[in-house]
Amino acid sequence: MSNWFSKLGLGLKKSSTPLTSGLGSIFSKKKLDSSTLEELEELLICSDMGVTGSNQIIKNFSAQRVNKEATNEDIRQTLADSLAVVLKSCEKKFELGDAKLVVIMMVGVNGAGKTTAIGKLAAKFKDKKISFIAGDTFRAAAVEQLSVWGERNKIRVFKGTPGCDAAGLCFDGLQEALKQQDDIVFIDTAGRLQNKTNLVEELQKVVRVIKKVIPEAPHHTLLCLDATTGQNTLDQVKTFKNMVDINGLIINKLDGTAKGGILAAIATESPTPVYFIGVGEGIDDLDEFNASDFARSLMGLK
Ligand SMILES: Nc1nc2c(ncn2[C@@H]2O[C@H](COP(=O)(O)OP(=O)(O)OP(=O)(O)O)[C@@H](O)[C@H]2O)c(=O)[nH]1
Ligand SMILES: [Mg+2]
Repeated sequence: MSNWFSKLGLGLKKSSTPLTSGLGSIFSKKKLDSSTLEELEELLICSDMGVTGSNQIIKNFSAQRVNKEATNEDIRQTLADSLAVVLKSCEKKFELGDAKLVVIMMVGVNGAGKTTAIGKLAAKFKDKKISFIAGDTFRAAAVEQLSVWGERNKIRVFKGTPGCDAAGLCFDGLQEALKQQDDIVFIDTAGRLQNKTNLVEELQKVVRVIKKVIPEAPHHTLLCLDATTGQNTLDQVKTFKNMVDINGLIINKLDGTAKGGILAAIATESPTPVYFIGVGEGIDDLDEFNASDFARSLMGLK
């Protein structure tokens, strides 16, 4: 069993109780008839999987023809398989690409785990020359936090003065990265709610300025999501996609919650590759997303 799977399983156990205990009570009392399936669909919807997602899972599940002697465990497995089919569309390996300097920009709402994800992700590219740009110029502590990750990874951090223009800082930081012949540069950005117009405009300005230095950049714009947010997460995906070109997701804080159901809603209503999942605050707590393992974990299977 992989490291993250056990962490995920342990974490999910805590709040996966409504889903897993719900499953237990549905299947212990009744036969698998149409009213049971309806009850099951409601349970999935209540677990943030969305109407379309839940519908799809039930369809897959029904097609499996679970026999009458099936144990609770068999049913959970079939359900996990049915969910995994839906989630599979989000399973995609993160490829750095072959740009001379790969620019990775991290975006998301406040506290979604952007800065932490930069630190963890950078640690995966040990053979590359990397720098960080502290593009969150709103909070002084944000620069400090990124600097700590820089020290931990022995990575140079490009910083401005508190409150300076984020786009200007990114412009200078990219020039420096080119000069230093870095392979990868990570740009941290300020947390922004999707409905704050000035912050939306600022992010778009950052992207325009980045393109002035490197027209193809940012090569990756990764949206960080906090798995504990539940339903609102889907809104964030949709609105950030309208703001900038999101090409992948990082779902953080899956160690403390079972709110992973939202991934089924994302997979069906706004399909986006999930490159990584955050399963803790440590440097090694970022793992590739695997649809089957994730689905099994959510259904309370080991
Ligand atoms: N348990 C757990 N905590 C996490 C994870 N990722 C981030 N955190 C914690 O969540 C908090 C917020 O993370 P940050 O990386 O600062 O989030 P951010 O998006 O940069 O936040 P702002 O800069 O304020 O917008 C920190 O205390 C992190 O240690 C995770 O996968 N699991
Ligand atoms: Mg931050």
